[in-house]
Amino acid sequence: MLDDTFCAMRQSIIDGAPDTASELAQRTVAAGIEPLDAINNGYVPGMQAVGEQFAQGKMFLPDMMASAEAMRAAMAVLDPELKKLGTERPMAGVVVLGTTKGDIHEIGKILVGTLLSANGFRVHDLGVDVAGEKFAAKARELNADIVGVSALLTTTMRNQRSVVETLVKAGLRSQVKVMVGGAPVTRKWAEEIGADGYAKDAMSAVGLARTLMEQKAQLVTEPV
Ligand code: HCB
Repeated sequence: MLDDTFCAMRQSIIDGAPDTASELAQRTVAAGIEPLDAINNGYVPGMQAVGEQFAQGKMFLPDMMASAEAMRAAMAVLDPELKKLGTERPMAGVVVLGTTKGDIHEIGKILVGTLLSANGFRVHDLGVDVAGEKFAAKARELNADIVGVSALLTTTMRNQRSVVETLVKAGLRSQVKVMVGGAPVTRKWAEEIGADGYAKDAMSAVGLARTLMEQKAQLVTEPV
């Protein structure tokens, strides 16, 4: 039964059908199904299928845009449900989030932001196509603990490196942890560019953010 619902969710993304995606999400909420289960088992697999079909030339840009629209419609329903959890928790840390320069993919980053908020982090989302300087300026303004940088294209991954470099130049690197993610990003890449961590999905990003906060706290309390 649940499998059928997840299948229908996946299909609503492939079909680029926002109304169906939204209706299924509303039914999920009404039935008391965990929003994160719906996202991970229904909608995200839909997005993955779309990416595969696009790569094989079976889907085109307008189809991918329609799928993104359907994903947004589902998230509009599930987002508030996920965020509700965060209001009851103590503040876990301040995160500045954005998709790197030249890149307009935002769905994964928004999901990361939602789950961080749901877990008590105060999140400032800079949006998409964000230059390193903007990350640094906002991190300074908010005295951020973590900067999270998303990249979905192999061509824009290198801009994650420039964010790290810009934070170094701005003299902020010692106080701000950097976590990176996005479909083409790997742990190895994160290490190569001097980021503090890589998360493969939004739930891992929450775990990583907690670990990074612990590391920061240790730095503060370590005897000299
Ligand atoms: Co886009 N696109 N796209 N796209 N797109 C990809 C990314 C391809 C892989 C599709 C393919 O070819 N198989 C491909 C990239 C190939 C490559 O670089 N190797 C691609 C391409 C080529 C392009 C264009 C160049 C197409 C064109 O114009 N010819 C163009 C680029 C535009 C640009 O950015 N300058 C383009 C455009 C689009 C849109 C606009 C149609 C649309 C985005 C809409 C939007 O976001 N508002 C789009 C979409 C939807 C996709 C796919 C299908 C889905 C992406 C997505 O939302 N995934 C994607 C295929 C794929 O990724 N498999 C395809 C679902 C989310 C939940 O996963 O990986 O983004 P996620 O995020 C995860 C995870 O990575 C991690 O947590 C998230 C949540 O679990 N995470 C972080 C992400 N960021 C993190 C940051 C952290 O700090 C920590 C963890």
